[in-house]
Amino acid sequence: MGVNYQNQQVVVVGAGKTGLALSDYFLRQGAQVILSDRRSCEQIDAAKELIANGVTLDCGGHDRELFCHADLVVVSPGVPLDLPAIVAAKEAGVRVVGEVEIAYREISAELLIGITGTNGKSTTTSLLGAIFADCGKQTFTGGNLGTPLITAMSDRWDVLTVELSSFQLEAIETFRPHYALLLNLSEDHLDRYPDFAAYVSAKARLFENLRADDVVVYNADDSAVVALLAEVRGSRCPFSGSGVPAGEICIGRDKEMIVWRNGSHEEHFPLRELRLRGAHNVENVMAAMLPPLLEGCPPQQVWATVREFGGLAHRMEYVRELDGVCWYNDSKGTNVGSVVKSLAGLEYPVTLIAGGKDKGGDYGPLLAPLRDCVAHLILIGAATRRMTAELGAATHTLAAADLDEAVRLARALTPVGGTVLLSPGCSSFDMFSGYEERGERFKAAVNALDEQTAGV
Ligand code: UMA
Ligand code: ADP
Repeated sequence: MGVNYQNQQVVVVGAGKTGLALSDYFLRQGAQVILSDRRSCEQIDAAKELIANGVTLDCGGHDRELFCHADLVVVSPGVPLDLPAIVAAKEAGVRVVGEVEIAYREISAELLIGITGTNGKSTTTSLLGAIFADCGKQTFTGGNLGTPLITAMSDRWDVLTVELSSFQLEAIETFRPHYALLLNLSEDHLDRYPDFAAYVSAKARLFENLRADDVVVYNADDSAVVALLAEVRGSRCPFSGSGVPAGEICIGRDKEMIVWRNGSHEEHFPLRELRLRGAHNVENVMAAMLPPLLEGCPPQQVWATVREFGGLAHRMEYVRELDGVCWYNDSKGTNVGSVVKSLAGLEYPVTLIAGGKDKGGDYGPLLAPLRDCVAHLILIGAATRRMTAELGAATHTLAAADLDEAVRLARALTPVGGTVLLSPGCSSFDMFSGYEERGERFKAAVNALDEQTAGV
């Protein structure tokens, strides 16, 4: 490895977290860096220091000529690969790759673990990282989770636990993890992909460079996952939450234990000890336990970390109880599959606040849970009209002008003993900078509500 970028002309596309980290990396490697973003130069405030250090800005669009004359184009995950300047660069013979591939070529960790799936990636990645760290390993935990992999270059690590999105996987070449985890597959990002098959193909790239001695950890209960893995190399390590002992690690028949089969010996871990709630989180737990167990971390030490893990902000995060109503922030519930899972743990009457930027998927799987446990559906954002048309018949549905109004409406409508849940089923980019801002704004609005002042 150790690629030489000295004096190479590198175009970095996208001036978000990834692009800024990439530009910094290439500068240090002695490359001539052009940072290209569709936003205007004034909007790219965070690049000031990089510019002072020699990065050139291509702003307000993507200059095709610059792309075509570069030695290398490196793309941020949020930038679609069918961008005209990228297509032109490829046609001109310029190599176009993503940040994960660039980072991979420089990595020298003992163990590289890649985690993907439609839902549960961040929870599983964080837990996996925490387990290895508690087992005394120098552990990097990042990727799509929020810290670009390229930032891992500045230190030495025993273990890299890397969350990978379909966007990141689309732009790899040789990336090859020792463990590849696939949690589940359901519709997402259909505003970027023409159909579900194209989205699944992007996810499948995680497995394309695996060798026979690499390990595939996967959800044995998910038929789309099982189908995708049919042709994949690597030894199989299934997990199963269905109570059928199909997995290397699974829920026991009594539904009270996680059971790990270690050769002829079995280890049992009591589910009641978990702080994480919900059947979906048990799947995440099982997936996260397998690599450290197989790598020889002591089972009781692994369990000690798992047991204490309280989950991440914005994922079914308890906000407060007010006048007998519990409020939860699930701002990271950005697709239909995740909202279904979050509702599965709740009972009637729920007031669900949903909506945002439509991702083009099918809202149909929400109809049954809406009928079963949602008394009021309050919609915000650009998807309001489509969601009202497709879901409005399932329960009492109304629109709010913004998140603050949605919170006021929820306060007025939800009876004692009820639950208010923000789980949008959409991305946030029509109204917020990301799911974190949406979740923080929700929590602030909820925490600002006074006791006994319900009323719209
Ligand atoms: N941009 C262009 N041209 C375009 C599109 C975007 O110039 O055609 C620019 C935007 O103006 C902006 C920049 O690209 O300045 C943003 O780049 P980005 O969207 O790749 O965002 P980053 O800040 O680099 O964050 C990315 C991931 N974002 C996306 O995949 C959309 C982050 O995942 C990730 O945490 C971060 O890299 C570090 O790896 C976020 C996400 O929403 C959380 N991921 C999706 C998900 O989880 O569902 C996949
Ligand atoms: P991701 O990083 O894949 O978006 P997160 O761990 O951030 O996943 O969880 C996001 C949301 O997805 C959660 O709020 C929850 O509603 C849902 N979720 C989490 N784990 C799972 C799972 N294993 N299966 C289905 N849905 C899940």
